[in-house]
Amino acid sequence: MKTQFEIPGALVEKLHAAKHVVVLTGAGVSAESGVPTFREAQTGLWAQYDPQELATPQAFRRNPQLVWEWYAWRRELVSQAQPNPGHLALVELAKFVPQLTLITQNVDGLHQRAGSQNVVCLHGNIMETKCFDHDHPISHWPPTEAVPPTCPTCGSLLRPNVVWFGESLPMMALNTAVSAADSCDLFLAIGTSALVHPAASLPLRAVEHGATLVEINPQATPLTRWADFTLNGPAGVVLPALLKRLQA
Ligand code: BV8
Repeated sequence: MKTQFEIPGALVEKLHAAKHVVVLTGAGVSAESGVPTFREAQTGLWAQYDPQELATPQAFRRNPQLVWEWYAWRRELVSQAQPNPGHLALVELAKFVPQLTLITQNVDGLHQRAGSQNVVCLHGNIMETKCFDHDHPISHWPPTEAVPPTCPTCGSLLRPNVVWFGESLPMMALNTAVSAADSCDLFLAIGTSALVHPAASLPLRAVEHGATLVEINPQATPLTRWADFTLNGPAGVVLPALLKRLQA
């Protein structure tokens, strides 16, 4: 993991002067909480599967039990995870700037558990469940041997309340994210490979509207060439260091 970074004074000044900061996070901000990122090799039983193949309605139709059990495994991982210093630093940042819009691609709910408010969840929440046919939100269902269980309302199969590849993002969340990207003066892209759309287009929209773009990621991504500032390090280390400089 590359960890050479220093916090440029010019960035601290930009943050002090910012009126509306947008943060877009990806799986990298949860890596230090022990939640595997979307692209690193999956472990154990799931090592043989490509998440991009499993996180689709086609995979669920083909093998609902396999997909349901993959999410059950990930739900277990997420329920054991704790917010890390990167999540907590973003809670502090919100207190520091006049307006902060936190947009996440993650489905682990860790920003909310860290204390961030009004998180814009582009891809849903793995801990929530709905039915496949009618999106009935189901928080509890009767004990059953069936895997997946079925909807108490309509009888269709239950599924996690996440956005699969090939499915549209929640309209409200996407509209909020797009208008924030179009109107912010500083955009932080943190822990995302910037490969999944339409989320990956948000930083570029911000740049097109004249915002300063900051990327926090140990690796380069397709965003790096557009970034005004690139901090090559783990979010759990870089973000607390950034907050420390801000509060100095
Ligand atoms: C849609 C929920 C209409 C499920 C997820 C335009 C161009 C190209 C393709 C498309 C396009 N428009 C639509 C598409 C198709 C598709 C897409 O984008 N495909 C890509 C992959 C080619 N998009 C869709 O289907 C979207 N729907 O647009 O609907 C439509 C439909 C079809 C066709 C056209 C239009 C729906 C996308 C949502 C998919 N659901 N999640 C689940 O989780 O099971 S996305 C999934 O990937 C996760 O949410 C994850 O967040 C996301 C993106 O990955 P990242 O978050 O970036 O994580 P990743 O692992 O990739 O990278 C981690 C990064 O962290 C790395 O850079 C690493 O270096 C860094 N890192 C590691 N450790 C740290 C760190 N950084 C900081 N600190 C650390 N410690």
